[in-house]
Amino acid sequence: MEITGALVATLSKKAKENRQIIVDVFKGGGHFGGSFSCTDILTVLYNSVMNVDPANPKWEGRDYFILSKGHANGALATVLATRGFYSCEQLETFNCLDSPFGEHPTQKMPGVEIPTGSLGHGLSIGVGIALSLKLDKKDSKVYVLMGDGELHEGQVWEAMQAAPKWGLDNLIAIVDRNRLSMDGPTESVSMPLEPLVDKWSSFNWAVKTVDGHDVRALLEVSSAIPFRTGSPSVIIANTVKGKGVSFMEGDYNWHYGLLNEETRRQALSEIAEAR
Ligand SMILES: Cc1ncc(C[n+]2csc(CCOP(=O)(O)OP(=O)(O)O)c2C)c(N)n1
Repeated sequence: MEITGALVATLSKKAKENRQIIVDVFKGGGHFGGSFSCTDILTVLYNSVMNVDPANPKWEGRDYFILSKGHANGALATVLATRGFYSCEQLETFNCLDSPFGEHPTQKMPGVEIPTGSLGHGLSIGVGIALSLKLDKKDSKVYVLMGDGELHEGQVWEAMQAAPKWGLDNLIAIVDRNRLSMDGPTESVSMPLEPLVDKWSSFNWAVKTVDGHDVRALLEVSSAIPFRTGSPSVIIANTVKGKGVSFMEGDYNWHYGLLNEETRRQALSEIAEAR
């Protein structure tokens, strides 16, 4: 893939549109903070990095994606809609009874491999899929997006130990490193995560850090996958919780929230004006 200025501009515009749609998707309330922190990552993955077929989500040759931080499903549901898995109009039922689209993903939503929401399971599931792909001699890759607060779950560290043992260089973990969990900074609400790069490295993962809102940087880091032959890759994506809306940015109180007419208008205008 050639990383051109035109591609970067197209993806940046798409990410902005996705944020605008997310505001509407969350009209009854939603996980704004963690959805906006990963919108650029999801937009780049689904539009330029992963091999997917929106018309045939279960296509055998697809790359697999697991939203381990399942509470960001408003972002995933939106990115899949604008990628063509279904229409944006269908998202109007988001969070309604019997809708395929909820605050957390289920397999009723086209493109979803596995339901998530209980944090800590995605990487282990990713290890299993990646291992089975290796055994079947298939080239597909497995991407797992995790929250940094999610790393407080012990199960994640078991998966971190397992993946290098099997040489799973078809597995890519992405940590949305917005430094906030649900109720405060990751470094103080539970066990501190730093030095995070050293920890992943010492578990024999190949690590790269990136600005998770820099589309060009995200494309560049993705084009280097696998970072080391025979090792799983992890991208520590430095992000801002609530990215794009000033009153949400860096405020864990916007982990989940509800906009009124005035704040909704402000959010949409700030997103529209962002570069
Ligand atoms: C096992 C489990 N424990 C607790 C929760 C409640 N919970 C939902 S989101 C969240 C914080 C997650 O923080 P992080 O992973 O950093 O997500 P982000 O900031 O990217 O939204 C918590 C504790 C949960 N969903 N699952």
